[in-house]
Amino acid sequence: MAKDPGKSKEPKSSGKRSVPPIPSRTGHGGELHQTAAGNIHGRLTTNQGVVISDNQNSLRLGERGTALLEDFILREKIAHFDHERIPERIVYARGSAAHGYFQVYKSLSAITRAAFLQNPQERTRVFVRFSTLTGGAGSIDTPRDLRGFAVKFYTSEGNFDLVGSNIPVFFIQDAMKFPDLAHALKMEPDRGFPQAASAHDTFWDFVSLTPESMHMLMWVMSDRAIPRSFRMMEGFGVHTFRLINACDEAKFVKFHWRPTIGSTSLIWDEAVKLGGADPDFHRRDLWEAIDKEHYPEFELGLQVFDEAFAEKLDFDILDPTKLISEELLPLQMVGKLVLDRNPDNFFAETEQVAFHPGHVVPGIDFTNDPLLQGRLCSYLDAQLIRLGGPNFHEIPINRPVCPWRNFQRDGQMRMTVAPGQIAYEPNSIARDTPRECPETGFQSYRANYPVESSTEKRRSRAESFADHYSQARLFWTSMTPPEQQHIVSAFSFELGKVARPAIRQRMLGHLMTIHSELGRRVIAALGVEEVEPAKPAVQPRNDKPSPALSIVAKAPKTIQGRKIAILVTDGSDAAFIGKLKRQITGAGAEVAVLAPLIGGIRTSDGNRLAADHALYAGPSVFFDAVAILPSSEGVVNLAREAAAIDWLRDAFAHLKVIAYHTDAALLFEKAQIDVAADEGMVVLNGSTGGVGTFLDMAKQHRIWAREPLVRGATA
Ligand code: HDE
Repeated sequence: MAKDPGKSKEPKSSGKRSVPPIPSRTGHGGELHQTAAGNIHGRLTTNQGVVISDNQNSLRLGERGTALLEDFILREKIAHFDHERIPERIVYARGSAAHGYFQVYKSLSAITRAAFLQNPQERTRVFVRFSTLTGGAGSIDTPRDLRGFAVKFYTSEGNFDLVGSNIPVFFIQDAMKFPDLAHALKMEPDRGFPQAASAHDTFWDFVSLTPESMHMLMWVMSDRAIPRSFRMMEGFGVHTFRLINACDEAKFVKFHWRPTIGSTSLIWDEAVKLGGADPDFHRRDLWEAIDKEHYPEFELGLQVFDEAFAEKLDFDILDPTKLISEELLPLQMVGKLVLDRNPDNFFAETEQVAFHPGHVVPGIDFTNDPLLQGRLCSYLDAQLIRLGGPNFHEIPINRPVCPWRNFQRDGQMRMTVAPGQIAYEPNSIARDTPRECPETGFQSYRANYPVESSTEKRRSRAESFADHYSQARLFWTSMTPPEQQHIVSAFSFELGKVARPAIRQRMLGHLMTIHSELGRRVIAALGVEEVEPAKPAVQPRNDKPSPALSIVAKAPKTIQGRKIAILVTDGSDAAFIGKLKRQITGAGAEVAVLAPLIGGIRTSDGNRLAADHALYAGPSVFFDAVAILPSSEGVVNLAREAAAIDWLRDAFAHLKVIAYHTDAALLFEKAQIDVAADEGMVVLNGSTGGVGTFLDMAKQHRIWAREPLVRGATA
């Protein structure tokens, strides 16, 4: 008889129960509450708990005969598989998540009564999901797009969801326009492409007809929309929220997240190449960092202000297309978020997590921002369709950690067993049923802002929402020259993909109004006709630049959390490689050894050195800085390899700091790169340079002075 492939041995039973039954209030059925007990017993069972004797072969008539309908094991297994997918999120479908905790630095009782913001000794569990807005769940990690930054705080008073983004403003002012925005941005409905890209007619048609998008467009055409890592991007709550303290005093608040290792972005060409070389670049980066215990950290910053401050601003704090610059109102850093655990199961946690801006706790409340108000009605509905019914709060990742009890009953996939005769309130029959709590329960903040003089129903937009260009201009004037250049390149790329000239020209009119220099530079990069500036309802102001908007201007000099590659060949100097590796990791960065083949190399001392990547599978776009240490023999083969030449050329073109051993000279010659091109080229074995200089230079991340030599406006 043929041996059955993969037939596993039955595990020995310890004879003990691994999972104690959870006591049931009804006195029976406690075992209904067990989860994944089959895994713990070690025996494969059906979903009904029947132990499976053969998981390789279906039941059939005779050895080569027909399959039998009575094979309930096969049918259950395949039916479950057929139902494995749930509808993906219509927006923010592609996501990656992690568990962690949040802790305040000191009590915030003066401004909020939210329990999780009172005690600096207490850690509140969180689950954070990062995402892209546009692409489907199977799209790539590095398109030009905003990133979702959604945090679920499991507080002692219920779950609080801060469902934000890595950009502090949004495309539209009113929820009414959201489905149109999403339809215009996502793949075009007749052809089903482009996937995860805004560079197409319908998007630019919509936004060019929607001047309120101008400020957001500046952000999505900037490097903010191609972050280097989820660990290295800022986050924002976008809308103005309210904080309310125990004396029922309210303040307005804008929420910010700041990565402790600083924020930095990709170069567009890197983002494009990463899309092919590693579509999971951000997902993998987050997973690996946590796996290696380099826990991503973000500080929570608040901009807290009152109505008098709001009244003095040149814009409306209820308008989600506006930000309050940090120069005007600095952030107070109030606590830290640490991501220290990867999910156990992508579907159960990352996919099934259900965020909702309406999940707030006492001490946090909404404002009348019309986009926020629309979001409040949208997210619950989205979970009902996505997760299949009203009991999604019972899915482990969505469950509050505090007790919850009410008279909502039944529905698809109800998990809890609610005992007793009473399912209503008020009742006089059962004393221990839950009651409302006027003293401690959630109270919506009593006062409206602004106080409305009229209660007339209307569909209109306030005058205070009418200035669409001032903050777009502020963003442009606050950028450093390389960031401005990247914005010009991004507009040229995107508008260059627009097939209908009229849409392109209309958009260029807006750019001229935002700032004539921006408009002219994009027009020049596209080689098209000059256009008239768009006519704004409100003439844009010339605000003082805000350096806090630039990630280059405020980039910390650090290599914390970055990745550095060392390219080696057979015969490379063992002692030197060892020293370099130690110093890189000692400085808080990660190191990866790249060899011509994944089998590794034999170093100068005759020992084998394992490779983390083969050269052809580890393009330099994976790394933040590179060191090239071939032997004088090894470099000969390297210089014949297109993969090696591209590796070096890309590192150079992506403005990376490049350290080299003089034995690598031939490779530089073949790649036509001057070893002494700029200060970012560091010789490791010369009288100047050395490892210290390399690591010091690498803290700058990019050598911006090199950029004009390697890239024009459109590249
Ligand atoms: Fe969302 N948004 N959104 N949104 N949003 C969803 O909820 C929606 C908006 C944001 O990781 C959906 O469960 C409307 C702004 C993030 O699971 C959906 C409007 C911002 C996530 C939805 C907005 C966001 C979502 C899709 C305008 C930045 C992913 C499936 C009124 C602050 C959360 C789902 C996660 C998800 C609707 C505007 C952020 C359809 C109607 C502005 C980060 O309900």
